[in-house]
Amino acid sequence: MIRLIDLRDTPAATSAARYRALVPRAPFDVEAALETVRPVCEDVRHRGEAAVLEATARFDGVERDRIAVPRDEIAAALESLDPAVHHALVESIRRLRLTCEAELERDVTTEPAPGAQVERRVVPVDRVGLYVPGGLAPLVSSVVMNAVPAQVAGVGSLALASPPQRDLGGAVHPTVLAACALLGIDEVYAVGGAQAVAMFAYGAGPCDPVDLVTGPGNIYVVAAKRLVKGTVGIDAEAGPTEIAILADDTADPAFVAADLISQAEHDPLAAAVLVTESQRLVTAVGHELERQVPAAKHADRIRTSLTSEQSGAVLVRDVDQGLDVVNAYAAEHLEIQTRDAASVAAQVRNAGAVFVGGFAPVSLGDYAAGSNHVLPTAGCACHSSGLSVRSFAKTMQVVHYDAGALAEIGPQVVTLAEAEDLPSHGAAVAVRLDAIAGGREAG
Ligand code: HSO
Ligand code: ZN
Repeated sequence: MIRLIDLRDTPAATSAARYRALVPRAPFDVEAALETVRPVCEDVRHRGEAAVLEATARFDGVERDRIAVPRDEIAAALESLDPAVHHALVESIRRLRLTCEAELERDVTTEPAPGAQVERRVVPVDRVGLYVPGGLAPLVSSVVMNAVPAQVAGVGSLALASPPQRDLGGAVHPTVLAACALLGIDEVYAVGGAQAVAMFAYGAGPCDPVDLVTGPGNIYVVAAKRLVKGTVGIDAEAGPTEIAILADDTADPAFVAADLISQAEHDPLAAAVLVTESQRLVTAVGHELERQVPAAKHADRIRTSLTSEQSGAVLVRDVDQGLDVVNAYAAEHLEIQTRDAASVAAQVRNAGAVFVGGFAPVSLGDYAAGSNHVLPTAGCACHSSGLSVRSFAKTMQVVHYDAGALAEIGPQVVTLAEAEDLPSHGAAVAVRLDAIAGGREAG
């Protein structure tokens, strides 16, 4: 079902760029989508809530008279939540909270010289807009993955937007609302797509502008995030989901196939890539796909994803070449299903998240591992990280120098300012050096 990409004969010194060309991704043309979303965002910027409601009618086919979801509707959703889902969400939140708390960055103070301190202060972002997609699936787990690190980081004001569902009379999916209630989020907007991102960036009706927009979304959401970046911060431009699996002949073909299918289930554009030295595994996984795909509920989009150019079985000479391929590809999710998986995983440099061994499937991380599932796609794992408490905080340096400390370093500042032909910079120090020499202590 998936195509074979045989890289066994490629030279040992093959570059990362060459490997990326040999294992391509699906086309995801954000630039083209910019043209579509620009007028929508501009309209929201100028006309606020009325423009959001019009875009909602046009793109979601839903007529609403206001964008805010009433608080009693959020509370009621939790009341009627399936107890098993409630229980699972509570545990998912608990595990993620534990890792977020452990990863919180602390303030650090350094003393470069006596009387001189440079403090690095960690400050949470004031107000965040969380986007939760609703399209092909109501991603209730994304509520958890966005909100928990924001809350643990100390963000004071959290708003959430999710598309109104046409078949639910224009309401936000009740499981998404229930998760909001569970997390104490009471500012929710029934808004999706580019108009949601614009609402967060510029403000609209009851929604005040935010400082940072996070969360995954379709190509229009991504394009709108690119457009408003600078006005607000954004987490990342998330593209279609990806899974790469580095496996050898110790891997269970049924597990490997199930995991490839699990991420293909998201999107016809999702990428599922098996990288292995074992021809036998490729054949066995092929048989498993033939068996498992037809039985899947979303077999159509799974088959499209698996048979498209962005998916494939990559044959390599050995695990070392496999590591070169996966490090070049920089998958959103990378599973290691090899002998001695932990030491192979230790050599991974580029991946959104790594899942080690036969019993840590990506689906576990999607819901309840304690890790975050908002991860860099499209090779961005070479330079970026997944969502975490760090995404919701900034660091700010605070500089303290007393007169003695300035007197010690001051002449060197003057020297450097003159070297840059910026003597007034030097003068701002020199005026103090004179005062210190004259016996005056600075305040
Ligand atoms: N695998 C998706 C996240 C997700 N899966 C949500 C299920 N629900 C992107 O990391
Ligand atoms: Zn998933």
